[in-house]
Amino acid sequence: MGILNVTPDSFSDGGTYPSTDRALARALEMVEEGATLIDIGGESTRPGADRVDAAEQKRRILDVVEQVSRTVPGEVLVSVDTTLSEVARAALDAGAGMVNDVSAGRDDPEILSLVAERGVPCCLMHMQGTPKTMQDDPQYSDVVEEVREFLAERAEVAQQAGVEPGNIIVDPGIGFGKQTVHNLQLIAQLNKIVELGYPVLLGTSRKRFMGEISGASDPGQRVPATVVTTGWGLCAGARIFRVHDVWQNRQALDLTQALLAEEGD
Ligand code: HH2
Repeated sequence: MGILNVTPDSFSDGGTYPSTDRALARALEMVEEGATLIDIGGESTRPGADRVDAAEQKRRILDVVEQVSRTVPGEVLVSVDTTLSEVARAALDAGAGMVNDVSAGRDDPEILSLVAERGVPCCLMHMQGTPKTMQDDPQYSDVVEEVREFLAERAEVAQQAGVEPGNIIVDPGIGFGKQTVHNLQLIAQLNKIVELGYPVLLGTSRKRFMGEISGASDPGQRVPATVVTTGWGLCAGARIFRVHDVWQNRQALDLTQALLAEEGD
């Protein structure tokens, strides 16, 4: 899953695509590099970020969603990264085929009935708190167990709203209300999230905890750390990797897959 943030302020690629043409070119480049999903978002969820209302999110993304959906090959799915049903509905109408909701339906419960009605896949992500304050000393007694329980419960709520179990994707929400140790435990024990039985999406790309471990303060220098988590995640059973650097992560996946095929008993 290639990331396309059409925001002025995303932590790594904010302001990179000021025009629909530039955003479309990047989407096509990511497809060329091996992405089969393009995740388009108009609201940054970096720590401390302010909310962006539905009208502004739509203004930022709809042209891009429409152009990208119309231009990419049929097997590529456009996903809309939003927590608001109004934005998700407009994006699905413009050609998107998946919803990525970092609030897992808590921000705007109608998004779940929308996903049910349209029969599209939906990613439900764990977050403690809200982006504005989530990194103010987040605490857990057992982060893996708490995230696992949360995702099981939200998947249940989604099904009650009519979402087919086969359309549910879960995501531990790396960096969302978590200290470095929590992110590490979630990645290291990702198999416990995989055990829930839903496809798992892993979003580690260039995130801050990698800077804390490696000393790489510039997000663009965290690509080697990102590909390690991608290989590790595939071994643990994760199926979707949300990344800025597509060919590098594709290569990591191809190699890890080749190794897994030769693993033996
Ligand atoms: N991370 C970000 C945004 N959306 N969605 C899912 N499902 N999982 C994630 O880990 C995830 C996500 C944050 O990264 P990014 O989009 O690069 O930055 P920003 O929120 O600043 O736009």
